[in-house]
Amino acid sequence: AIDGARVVSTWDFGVGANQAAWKVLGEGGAALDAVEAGARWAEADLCNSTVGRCGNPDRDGVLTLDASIMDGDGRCGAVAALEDIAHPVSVARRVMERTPHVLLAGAGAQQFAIEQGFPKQALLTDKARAAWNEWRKTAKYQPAINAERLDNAKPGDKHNHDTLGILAIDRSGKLAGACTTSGMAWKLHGRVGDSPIVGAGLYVDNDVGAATASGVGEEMLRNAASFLVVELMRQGRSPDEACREAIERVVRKRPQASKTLQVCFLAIDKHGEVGAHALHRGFVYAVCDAGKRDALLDARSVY
Ligand code: SD4
Repeated sequence: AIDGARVVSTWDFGVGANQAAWKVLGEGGAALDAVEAGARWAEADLCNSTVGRCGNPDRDGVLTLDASIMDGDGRCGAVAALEDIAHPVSVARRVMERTPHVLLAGAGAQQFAIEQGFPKQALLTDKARAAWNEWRKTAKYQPAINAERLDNAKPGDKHNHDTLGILAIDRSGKLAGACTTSGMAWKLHGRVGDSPIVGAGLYVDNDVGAATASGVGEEMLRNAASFLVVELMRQGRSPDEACREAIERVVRKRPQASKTLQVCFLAIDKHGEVGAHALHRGFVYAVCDAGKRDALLDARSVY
């Protein structure tokens, strides 16, 4: 038995995503509806340069969005490299519910979205275009570790990766998760990260718990990382221990690279216990339940 519904999200804007999710969860709604609502909130948040319509583009100036959604019964859907559709998480849900497939990519994903009634609209904002033009002066792909967020961060400061991962457990004890992102800014056109890959950026199993990831997605892909976190919980680790062990695995595989890139895991088990761990300091996550609404917590980290 669990002590009630709970939702957790990555990063500081996870507070807003949780509030949107809680409107569903707090009234006894389903975890799946809650995580979609939370992810949609982040996708619509016009100040967010790393998720949805306001995201930064790829090397060629094209905004491509990745998203996935999954419930604890193993139902899942995802879209990768989707262009000019504002709510990739909802398209991912349609893939899950209305097709025999799990993942649609690129032009096919957009075609499906349009067929499903999602409006096609040019999404790249002036701010994102200006950031891209600025980046082109050096054109170096060097993802920053997020640390400036905590140290001397001002709103809008440059940090080029922050994905929304959101996990929820509802009153009936069912789990669901979603993950949505514009991916790494200035990536190669066609690059797909971990967020739309089930098992890498997101994994959910009602028998165990759920996990999601943020940071440089190539590391999550290499390690099937969210699946790894859930499997570690299945073997008896707490959510916190599972996230820490998965981070240690990332370090063991690529000790040198791990010094300069960020990887963050967030997990919840089937009892509603929450855990998180990051490679570098600066990863914050938001927790919301009947007792606490706007809690923002610092994850522990290796460095
Ligand atoms: C990606 N994992 O596309 C995403 C980016 C991210 O926090 O999470 N940023 O690799």
